[in-house]
Amino acid sequence: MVRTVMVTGATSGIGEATARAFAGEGANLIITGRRWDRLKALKKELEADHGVEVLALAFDIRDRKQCESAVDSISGDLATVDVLVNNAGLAAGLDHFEEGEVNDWEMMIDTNVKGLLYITRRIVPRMVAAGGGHVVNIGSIAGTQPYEKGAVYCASKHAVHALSQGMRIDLLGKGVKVTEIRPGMVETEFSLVRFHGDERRAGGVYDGVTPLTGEDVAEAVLWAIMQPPHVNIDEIVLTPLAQANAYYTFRQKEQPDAK
Ligand code: NDP
Ligand code: 8X3
Repeated sequence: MVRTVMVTGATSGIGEATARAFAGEGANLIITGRRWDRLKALKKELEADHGVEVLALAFDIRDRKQCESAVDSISGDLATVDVLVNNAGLAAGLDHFEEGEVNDWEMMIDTNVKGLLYITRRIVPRMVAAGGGHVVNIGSIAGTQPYEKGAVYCASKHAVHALSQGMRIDLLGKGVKVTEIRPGMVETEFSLVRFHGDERRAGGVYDGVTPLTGEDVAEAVLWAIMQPPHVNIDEIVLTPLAQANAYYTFRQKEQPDAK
């Protein structure tokens, strides 16, 4: 039975939807992100609606010391984390390599790769000591399909893909499951963040497409977790019907007015 779930990046999008989905199943939660106001509001809502215990931890996942002291502060009934959903992440910028912003590159690598490592390194020993647990890494179709202008984001998600496979090997025989979820286009704050707050550019990403929602991805996470003890779901790749892969997307054109 899943008692405690830690979701990184629960202040919006996939992470927020995943926290809600697990609360709906009666799991206690540890939710993280930098935006304290959002964490506080989500904690209040989930505790009131589902009667679960929610610990909100506001910190920057790029900072190793903050990650370590946040995890070390988890005690009592929540200390044994049954499920860790490594979701916090972002894309910053969309540029040809020779024009890429080094600050953007550092932000993506520090968040998507190093942040995931800092948290997982601190949580997994607790799972091993408890004789079991489940790590779910939110990767991306970009983790196997590098696309134009996305070299560093794609590299960071390739790292998540490699880490998921490596963790699965090293955790063999220790009762800890590892699942990688690789979504295609999901409408969240992702594009707004990628385009540094440019709403017009962000909205254009989803023109003529019905994208996935955070809830769609949360459903996949939940399904992977709900399998019997002897079953490990290694990977789930999910895309909108309109997206074949990172390179081919079918966009409905606006119909001209008949009148
Ligand atoms: P959102 O921007 O909606 O959510 C990102 C979450 O990550 C927020 O909760 C944010 O919290 C957190 N986060 C980002 N940077 C940091 C940081 N430095 N410290 C702590 N938390 C941080 O995007 P999504 O929900 O779409 O993204 C979630 C994951 O899904 C990411 O790993 C992304 O790469 C992946 N993904 C997204 C896809 C998409 O099309 N949207 C497709 C495939 C994968 P806060 O800002 O409060 O710190
Ligand atoms: C985020 C989605 O389309 O940039 O991983 O690969 S995409």
